[in-house]
Amino acid sequence: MNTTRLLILSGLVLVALLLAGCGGQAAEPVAVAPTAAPPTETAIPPTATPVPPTATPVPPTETPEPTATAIPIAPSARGYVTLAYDAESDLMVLFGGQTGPCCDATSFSGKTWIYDVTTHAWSQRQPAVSPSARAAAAMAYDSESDRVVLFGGGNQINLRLDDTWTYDANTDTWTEMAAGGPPKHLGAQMAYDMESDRVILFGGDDANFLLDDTWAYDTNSDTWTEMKPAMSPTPRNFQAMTYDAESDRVLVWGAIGSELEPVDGSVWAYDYNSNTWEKMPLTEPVPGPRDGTEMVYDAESDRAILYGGTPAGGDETWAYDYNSNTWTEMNPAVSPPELSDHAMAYSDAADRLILFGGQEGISNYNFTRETWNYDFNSDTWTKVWP
Ligand SMILES: [Ca+2]
Ligand SMILES: [Ca+2]
Ligand SMILES: [Ca+2]
Ligand SMILES: [Ca+2]
Repeated sequence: MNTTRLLILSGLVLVALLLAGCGGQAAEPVAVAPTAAPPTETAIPPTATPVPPTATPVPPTETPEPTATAIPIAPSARGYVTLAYDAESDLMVLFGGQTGPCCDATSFSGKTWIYDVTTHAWSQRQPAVSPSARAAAAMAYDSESDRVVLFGGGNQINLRLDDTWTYDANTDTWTEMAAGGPPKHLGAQMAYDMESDRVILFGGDDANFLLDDTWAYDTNSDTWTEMKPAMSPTPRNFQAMTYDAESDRVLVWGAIGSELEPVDGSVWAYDYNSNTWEKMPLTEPVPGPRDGTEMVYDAESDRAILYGGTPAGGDETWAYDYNSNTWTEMNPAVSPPELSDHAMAYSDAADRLILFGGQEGISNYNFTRETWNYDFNSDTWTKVWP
């Protein structure tokens, strides 16, 4: 190769390099293409990072679990429990009860619960002091004093109690009242005579004998008076008892008597004003003999509604009209289970009977925690919890 040709080649290379450096000519597109590709690849990762945040919306599809906590709470399953309707607060007040086999200390409750008749919601109260844990206490609501009155009952060592307490639902306060009232009673029943402003107590047992004593409590003066009427129903406990406001009579029916036989099927009616018990003539039909039943007065319909009991008739609903001394067996399409030793009370505001808990079937501590409402006008039981 000669030097002239070498110089020409060098000059061409130099021109080519200059042209490439300026980049203004389309003569060298080959060098541009490979360098343009990498930048577009690096642009993808930044746009990819927003994706993970949008992935978090997936867990919300598991929200059905939180709705489980929305199921309302309720007292645990129990029987021998007491319920009263506080008309001023429009609330049911529940206290105590037996939650398991006798006579384990853990089987007795000293808790206070309230039930909202409108929303069907249960909630537990937290009073600073309370009556001791117990079952089969007697309880009634004194509307004039706006206090729930509680008396007696039994505890885990099968000890009968004789203390009197009042509960103010507005302030969530239990107050122990004066001693010196009735002696120890288990399974006594109480009803409030609204016309006379007295809580009437009848029946129960003192661990040795069934009782037939009648007492009246005046919340205003914190005074118990033994009434000693000339005649009384035969001794019994866990009987059905309620106050017919229209007739101004406390009504008593049923239970087991001293010979461990069912008592006579007659209704007894007590008039505090004249301190007399009246034995109503026995007329058919009448509910068959049973113990541990409950009876509550429906003020709007002027009927005493009876439900449950053992060993038979546990799922029967009966209505008693004192004015005509007539029992009518109701025929609701559905009923609560066969129950005894449940709790019942009537809400004036809702015109509904409220039933809670009880023992299913024959006594074997098979307690329930269901809540039912009954409307006499339509003869309809409705399970409202759970
Ligand atoms: Ca009173
Ligand atoms: Ca009266
Ligand atoms: Ca009546
Ligand atoms: Ca009614």
